[in-house]
Amino acid sequence: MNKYLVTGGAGFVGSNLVQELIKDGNEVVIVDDLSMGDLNNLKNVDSNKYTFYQRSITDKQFMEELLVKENFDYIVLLAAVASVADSIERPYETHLINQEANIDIIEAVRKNKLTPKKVYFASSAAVYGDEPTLPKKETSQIKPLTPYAIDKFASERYLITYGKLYNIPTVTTRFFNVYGPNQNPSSPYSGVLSIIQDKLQKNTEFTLFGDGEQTRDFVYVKDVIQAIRILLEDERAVYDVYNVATGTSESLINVIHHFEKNMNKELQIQYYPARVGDIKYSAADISKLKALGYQPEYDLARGLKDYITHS
Ligand code: UD2
Repeated sequence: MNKYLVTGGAGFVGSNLVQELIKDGNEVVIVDDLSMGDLNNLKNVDSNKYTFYQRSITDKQFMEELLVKENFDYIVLLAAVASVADSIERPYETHLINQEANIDIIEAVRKNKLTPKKVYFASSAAVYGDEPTLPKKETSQIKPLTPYAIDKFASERYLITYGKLYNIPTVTTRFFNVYGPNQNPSSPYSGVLSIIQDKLQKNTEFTLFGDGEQTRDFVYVKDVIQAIRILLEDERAVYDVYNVATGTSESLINVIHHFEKNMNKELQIQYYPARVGDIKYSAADISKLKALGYQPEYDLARGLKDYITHS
């Protein structure tokens, strides 16, 4: 049994991870200010099995005291303003959360000479921007185009460099398009699959931006959890960054057809021009992660089936 800190543990990826960690008998402490997360995401978990603090990770003193008091085995940094649009609207505020707070956490680890087995940070494929060469490898050109992408890249680099310089085992990932239970469909910038699912359920109209031929590597959240756990536990995964995806991209229109088949419903689609800044094609090279034993278990058909069953 290990003691985990999960920031953003009531959020989409966080809540899915916490469920698995608890299932395996680990001790889990969650810090989440519920600005994006929701305790309802943890409804399937016995609340006696985790400690929950409704605090912002920007509360530096609280975070430092917690880190010192609990002396975690693993620190999992998932708390973030997960919306690119928000980062454009509130660049400084999101910067404090998406970058500064994470540096403060790793600095508290350094300053207090804490010795976690691993500190993990979730970065994003947004760091690759719109440079068109595909598939994206971890060594591909970095071209962050938004405050969100800049902060994700900076935090990723801080974590890796702090780790190397001060001997704190750190590892980071770049998520591609993650989908699954507990993804909140409420904003137009929420993951497109959560929006489609919501529209199908409510029989309301879905706005498709572009011609539907845009492609994405949609990765099911359970595969993301598999990746995170490998990276936490494998000692070879240190001071480094890994793409997290399936290695296969699908067009949005194909995904919609899969969904319709699975839910036995037709989606009402209204076509709009492509969003400004939208990337037409996205694809990931995941060979680096696969070399550690990662094997995505959910292709789109299986992932969607599981998603529909669990939401
Ligand atoms: C993803 C990330 C974003 C950033 C970006 C970097 C998510 C939710 N977003 O944005 O944070 O990392 O990659 O490239 O993972 N769409 C519609 N109708 C809708 C919503 C979306 O047609 O109601 C389209 C959208 O224009 C895009 C595709 O669906 O072509 C995927 O959209 P998304 O927002 O789920 O993800 P993406 O790849 O734009």
